[in-house]
Amino acid sequence: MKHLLTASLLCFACLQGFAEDGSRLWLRADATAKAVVTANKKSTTISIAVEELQTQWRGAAVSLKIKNIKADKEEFSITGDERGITITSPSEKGLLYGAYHLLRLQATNGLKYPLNIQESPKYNLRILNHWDNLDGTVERGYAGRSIWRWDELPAVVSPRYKEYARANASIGINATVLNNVNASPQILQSDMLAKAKVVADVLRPYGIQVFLSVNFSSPTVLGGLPTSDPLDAAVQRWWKDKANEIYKLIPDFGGFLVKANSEGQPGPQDFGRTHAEGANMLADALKPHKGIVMWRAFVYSPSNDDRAKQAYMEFMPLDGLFRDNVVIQVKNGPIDFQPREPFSPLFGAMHKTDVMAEVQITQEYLGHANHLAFLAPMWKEFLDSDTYGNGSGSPVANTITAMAGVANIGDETNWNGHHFAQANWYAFGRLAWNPQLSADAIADEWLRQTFSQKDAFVEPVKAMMLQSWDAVVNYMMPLGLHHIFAVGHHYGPEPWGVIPGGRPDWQPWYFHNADAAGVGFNRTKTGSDAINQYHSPLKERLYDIETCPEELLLWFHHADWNHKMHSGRSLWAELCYKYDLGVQQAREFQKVWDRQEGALDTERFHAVQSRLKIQSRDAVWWRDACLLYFQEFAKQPIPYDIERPVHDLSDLKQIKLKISNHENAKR
Ligand code: BDP
Repeated sequence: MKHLLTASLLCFACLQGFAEDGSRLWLRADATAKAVVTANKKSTTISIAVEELQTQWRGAAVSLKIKNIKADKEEFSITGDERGITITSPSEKGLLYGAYHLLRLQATNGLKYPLNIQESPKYNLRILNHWDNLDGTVERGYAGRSIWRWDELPAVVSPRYKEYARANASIGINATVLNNVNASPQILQSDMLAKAKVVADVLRPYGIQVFLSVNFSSPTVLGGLPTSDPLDAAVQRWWKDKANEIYKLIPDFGGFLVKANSEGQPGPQDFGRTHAEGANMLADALKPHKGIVMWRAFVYSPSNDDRAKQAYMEFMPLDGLFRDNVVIQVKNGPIDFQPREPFSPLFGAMHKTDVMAEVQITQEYLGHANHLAFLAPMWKEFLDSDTYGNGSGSPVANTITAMAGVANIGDETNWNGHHFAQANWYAFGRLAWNPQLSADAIADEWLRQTFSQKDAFVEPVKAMMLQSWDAVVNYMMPLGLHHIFAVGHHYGPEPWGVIPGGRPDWQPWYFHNADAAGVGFNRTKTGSDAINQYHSPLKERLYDIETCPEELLLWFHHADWNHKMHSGRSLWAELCYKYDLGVQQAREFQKVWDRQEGALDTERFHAVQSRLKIQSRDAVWWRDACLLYFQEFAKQPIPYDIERPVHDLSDLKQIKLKISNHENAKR
């Protein structure tokens, strides 16, 4: 029976002419409709909206109306019923978003007549950051090589650029940074700009603006100037000329993303200048063209102070000194995209400067493309966290002006490596449009479009997705542990790791501080006092070990192995239970998935099944490694009702994975 069913599904795919390889992402509606669609204006963007509806919409006639025209207003409304539907917007982009919204409702069984929908994005800038290098490699990319084929451009235009644009537009992403924040100065060479122009031309009709990451030393490296000092007149001229050159090619160019004085990148401090002086110089060059500078706050100087404090210490004194076309791009947490972090204290703190959030869609610290980890719950926890920046009721989502996501896209057929990693690209776009959407609603939409409308499939698989981030946190770094990853590639566990000659804050011990007394980073007054960077009453809650949320306990406290947890267990026992729970959750995911055999195509079923096996094996590896290692300090038995380790610590310490990650010997 199962075989018959599988065969007929396969046949269906054949008839459709598609391989079930994930290449169509969530955009799988069959395009044989013949809808009647009219528009009150003609343009390339509107033609895209018309064509999408004509070929996929199976309802009444749709009329697209531009009203009170304003090109940068992206809101839209959808009204009407079975007799006719109208999508109205002040902009072409808004009509396109409206078309995709209507199609999404159709694809998710969400149409309820009469329609009376008003949508408008929470943030004007919803941007992907590609960490793609010009040689085609992708830093922290796990889905093959870069989709940008710089060697073929500008002559050859890959069809993937358009598919990429369409996918992004369908979820409201409206901008992209094409190259890595560890930026090669070469991106600003004239021949590279000619290539970027061709990409920008393909993306533009889909409402996507192109940005570039720039290297602060470009005036010296490319321009041959003796300095790149931002206060030097020749340097300022160089950037102005460069901006003019870019805007001649790409009139709607978005601006620059800059990683400066961070992890060895050049920056204004090399010349005794501040981040504000550096950012403002670039902002002045872009200002006449309406471009912006996204200046990253991911900095940590070689000081002895707690790394978690450094971005705040560096940027807070500069609040109010930035030009109005500078936005500070802050990672969600104060360290570095760890499996779970508290929000960075910079959110809700800078009142005179625009701040945007940067989240990592690519799973550098979450099992790469091997582990299923649906990240909407993590991003929701972050966006919903109350900063108390303007009294109570100031969630992160209300303190930021834009959202950036580090892309997980590569040239693999299914774009993201793991089929379920597509859900994270999708979720980023949806949350950047509307941070109030629930993780549940996003997972539901994505599953119905990507796999199946059947509740018998959607419900259990959705439950698995919604638990998956928690599971990964449990088997990697529960209770606020952080950065105990294997050195360099950040895939497996290495709480014992040592980087010879490396900075103290690249060593795992720096972060977990395990000793005979306990474990965790003391960020209270008797430690680094990083907690003091948060607003009251949150900081008082964090200072007190009894009120500090347990999921972040070891982030903020060095707690006694026998510290009594809310469950009544000791910290040591709780740690053991959490690690083991993570393993049990991963195994449960395998069961949930295996039960779905026959409910979807065999290709994607097997692809996901084999990665879930890896995930379960890795979960055991993580649990054994961390518990056996920490046990050397805790000197207590692993509770007897928990599965026994199946590895020896000495063997686990020998594991040295060879993962190519284009790593520059950083933690
Ligand atoms: C770290 C990554 C590194 C990036 C850096 C950044 O390991 O590859 O260059 O973040 O965001 O997490 O600049």
